[in-house]
Amino acid sequence: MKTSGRSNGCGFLSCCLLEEVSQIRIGQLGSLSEDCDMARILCINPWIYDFAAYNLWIEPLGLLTVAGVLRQAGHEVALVDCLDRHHPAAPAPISTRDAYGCGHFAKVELPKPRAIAHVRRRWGRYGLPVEIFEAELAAQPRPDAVLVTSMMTYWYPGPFEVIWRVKARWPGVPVALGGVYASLCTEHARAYSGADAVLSGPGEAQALAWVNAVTGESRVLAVAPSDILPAHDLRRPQGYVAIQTARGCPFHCPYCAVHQLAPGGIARRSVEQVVREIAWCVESLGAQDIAFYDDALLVDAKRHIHPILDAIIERGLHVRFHTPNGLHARYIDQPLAEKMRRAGFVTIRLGLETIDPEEEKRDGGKVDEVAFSHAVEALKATGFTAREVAAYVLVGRPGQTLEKVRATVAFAHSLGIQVHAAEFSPVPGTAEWRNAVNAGYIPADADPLLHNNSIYPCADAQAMEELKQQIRMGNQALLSL
Ligand code: B12
Ligand code: SF4
Repeated sequence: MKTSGRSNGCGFLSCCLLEEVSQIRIGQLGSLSEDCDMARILCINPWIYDFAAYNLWIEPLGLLTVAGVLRQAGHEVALVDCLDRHHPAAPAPISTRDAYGCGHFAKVELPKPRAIAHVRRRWGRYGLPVEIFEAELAAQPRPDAVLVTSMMTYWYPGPFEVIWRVKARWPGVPVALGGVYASLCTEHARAYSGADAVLSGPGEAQALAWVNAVTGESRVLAVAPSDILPAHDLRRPQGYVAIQTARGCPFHCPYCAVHQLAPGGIARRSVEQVVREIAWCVESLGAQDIAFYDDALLVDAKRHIHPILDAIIERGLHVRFHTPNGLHARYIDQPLAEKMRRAGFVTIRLGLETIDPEEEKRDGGKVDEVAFSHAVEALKATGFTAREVAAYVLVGRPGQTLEKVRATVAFAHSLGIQVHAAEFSPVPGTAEWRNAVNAGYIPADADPLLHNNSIYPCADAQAMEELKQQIRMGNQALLSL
């Protein structure tokens, strides 16, 4: 499906009226204080606007990282989390199939913005009801500054709605927007978000400088930002947390934005600090599940993941680990697989993407069939089964043929592991984005709503749905063995 010529700019038009909200009183978690000589900084994790959204260990880790830094510098911080599934006044729907802290969000269906009006799916807002969000704001004293985060580029209506609601409630309070969308679509965010500042890239130093500037304070850090833990405690316990042991990735896949988001290669945290964070989350915050948000968790395994897992095992931490972001299979051998099992890994996703030699080469040769098979053998020999292990296969990228995808899917299934389709999302600034634009799949100035992976911007949606159905059937067959 070609989408050239579709609308550009901001397609989100419903942010014009502040709805009347009921005066609900709610028990605040970490509210800002009325009397305080520190600057009061309110951090907000926005709603998701999408066709579908499932909480796969979602945590606003970037915002909590920035909040940790501001707190360390002496500012007072609080969090309002639109994706709080355990809010006492609005608990999220529960299903018997939920596991490991994951689950659905409440959804309110909304009219689709013009840019995605052609998509035959229901779109809407996921997360807390707006009246609960407004009550959360009402329970806070007027902050001195507000920080809003953003994640997927096509989720920008969430941050936008937060910003206009904050502006309507507290005119004159400065608002900064950061995060993935703000970094990858900075000009779009500057033009349409309504934020006073759009800060692109890593936020630790920038957020502190901006807060100091708008509050007239001159707080400095007594320790290096890398020694400060993300403020996981600001979030109501969700049963899980997300941890990042390193930032960046040594590979250069043409569809990935990691080098725009984490420039300068891979930056690892110390083993001691990672283990300290995990122990704090498990022993003090009650987390039972931990999702790794790393781009390259297993790279340089001997110096990094091995000692981390050794320390976790030695400390006797009872926790389950999940890798929703794909692991590099080439680094998994028998000793590592055994250690992963002993440490408590239960969800293992391996990046396979393709077995087509040409595509593999173009993608930088992350893994090939032989290395992938060895990794799966090592995991299976250690006791992992198809229930725990799945391969990510990239579907819907520009110019990709269905035959190639089917061959990759068949290969993964033949190894006895599940397949999860990773639907392509064109990300501005990447080589594959330029391919998608040049091939006419997406306009160069496309509304970011059109980056949404679930609308298959560079493929035939019906063919993709059929393919996913075949993948599901293959997975079912494996799981019923
Ligand atoms: C973890 C992760 C996920 C998690 C969920 C994360 C979440 N909270 O929602 C999971 C595994 C579920 C996921 C899924 C997907 N993801 Co993903 N994911 C990531 C990943 C690896 C890390 C994000 C992260 O939390 N980093 C850690 C924190 C510390 O960094 P940060 O958020 O950037 O925060 C820093 C700054 O941005 C800034 N900051 C953050 N907030 C604020 C606020 C203020 C005020 C300021 C000043 C600064 C600031 O400071 C922070 C510290 O320096 C990124 C890649 C990356 N390296 O960023 C991809 C990425 C975001 N994902 C991407 C993609 C493509 C996907 C999928 C489409 C993959 C697929 N086909 O299935 C799906 C989509 C899911 C959906 N429902 O739509 C793309 C983005 C696509 C897009 N168009 O936006 C990325 C960039 C990877 C890529 N390929 O380039 N993902
Ligand atoms: S290996 Fe993963 S994180 Fe690294 S560049 Fe490729 S897609 Fe991005």
